[in-house]
Amino acid sequence: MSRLVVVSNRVGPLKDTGRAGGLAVALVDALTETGGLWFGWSGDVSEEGTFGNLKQGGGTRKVAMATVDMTQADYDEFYAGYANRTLWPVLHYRLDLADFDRRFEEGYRRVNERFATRLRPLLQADDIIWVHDYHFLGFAAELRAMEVGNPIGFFLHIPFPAPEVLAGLPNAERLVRRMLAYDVVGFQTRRDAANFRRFAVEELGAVERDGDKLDIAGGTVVARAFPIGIDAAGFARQATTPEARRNTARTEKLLVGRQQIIGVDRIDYSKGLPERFRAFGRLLEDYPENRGKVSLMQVAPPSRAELDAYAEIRRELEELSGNINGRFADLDWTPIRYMTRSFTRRALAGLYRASRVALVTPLRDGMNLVAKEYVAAQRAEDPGVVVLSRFAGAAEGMPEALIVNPHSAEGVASSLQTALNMPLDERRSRWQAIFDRICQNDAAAWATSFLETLRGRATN
Ligand code: ADQ
Repeated sequence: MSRLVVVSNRVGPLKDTGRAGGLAVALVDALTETGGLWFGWSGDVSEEGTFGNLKQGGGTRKVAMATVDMTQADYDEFYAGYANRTLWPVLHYRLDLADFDRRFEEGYRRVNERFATRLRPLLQADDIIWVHDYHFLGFAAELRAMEVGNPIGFFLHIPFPAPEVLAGLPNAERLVRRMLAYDVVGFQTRRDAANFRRFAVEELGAVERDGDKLDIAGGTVVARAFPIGIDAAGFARQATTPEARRNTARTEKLLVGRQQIIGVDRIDYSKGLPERFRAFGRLLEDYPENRGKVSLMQVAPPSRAELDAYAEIRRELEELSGNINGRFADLDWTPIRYMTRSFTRRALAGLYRASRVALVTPLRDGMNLVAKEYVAAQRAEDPGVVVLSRFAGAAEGMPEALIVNPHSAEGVASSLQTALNMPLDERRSRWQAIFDRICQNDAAAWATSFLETLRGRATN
């Protein structure tokens, strides 16, 4: 079987460090199967002109790693600029938060081209190439311009918005046209894939065929959903490790008969955190029997702190939790426990297990792995309930969760009340259905399904 080359902004880790997510694990498995190369950014910013520094090594016998540095301008314009200030908000339906700056756009194109130039000499004739996420939408177009004929696939981890929203991005047509240089373009949900195909048909004149193909300029692109999974069995095992048990026990000891709702998210405006805090406040307001009895543990490590929109949301969360706690707290009970530290996967699994409800209410999310991790970590005999935003990709494959509109504090509070009072047999039957599905559609199945489709294109 041909060698696999993975391209992503961040590379590794290759070993299970206790912190690696399911994605890294799934990719390492796929890379190890055929032998592979993992290529991307080193994470380092170095002097102008040293961008071309190719660092090889750090890999294993079967998996090589190669990375390049960025210059400060690359970092500012490509990474902090176009990727995180332009594409991230637009793809999460937040045109109002997007910065449109010609320098960002040029930096994005430049970095895609330079990364492709660095990868080019490392490629072998029968490699298949799998590119990840919104940093590299134009990567295949650059490789094709260098006459690379290998199969190249792409997977978008975040949403692809409705064409009416994407049209607000200057030069969106050009960007999507460049995405059509891939052989396979994968999305988290059927809705994202349909949005992409509709944009290609309406704005670029592509012709849709067989439900998941686009014909354009003499070529064919497969554009469909490959919903990402987690290593469900592995995560379930982590929930029973000594470290997880210690965290479960410590939390349960503090709860003494009370119930805990848990939220785990990077601080990001897409995650709907202020709306979540307000909905929890509403629960205490509308259903006063929960006062003194139910708390919300929100684990929220900061991310992209240098961006104003992120600093703003941090301030808002501190204020909201302060207000709600000030209003409702009692001598022996704090309503919201808001923590910005990071946990190991095992510790997190233990916290999930100690929580009766997972509150997963993003305003937009590609998939949301937390919803799946929470389910994997539960005790089969006494599992908790997921309250899940209809705007998380995960909702498409989890109808047994309590699906909510995150904008409605009243609606979320009412679903929380249902979740907190759900009888054991109903909790078990809902949980079992979700658990079976996430075990079947796990991270390994996701990678296999994508790569089979890409290999299939290669032999067509
Ligand atoms: P993210 O936006 O990062 O991912 P998510 O899918 O929830 O969102 O994954 C976050 C991961 O970080 C989870 O595995 C979670 O356990 C972990 N994590 C969060 N807080 C943590 C903490 N304090 N300590 C330790 N671990 C923590 C993007 C997209 C998603 C998509 C994924 C994968 O935005 O929609 O599901 O990629 O494709």
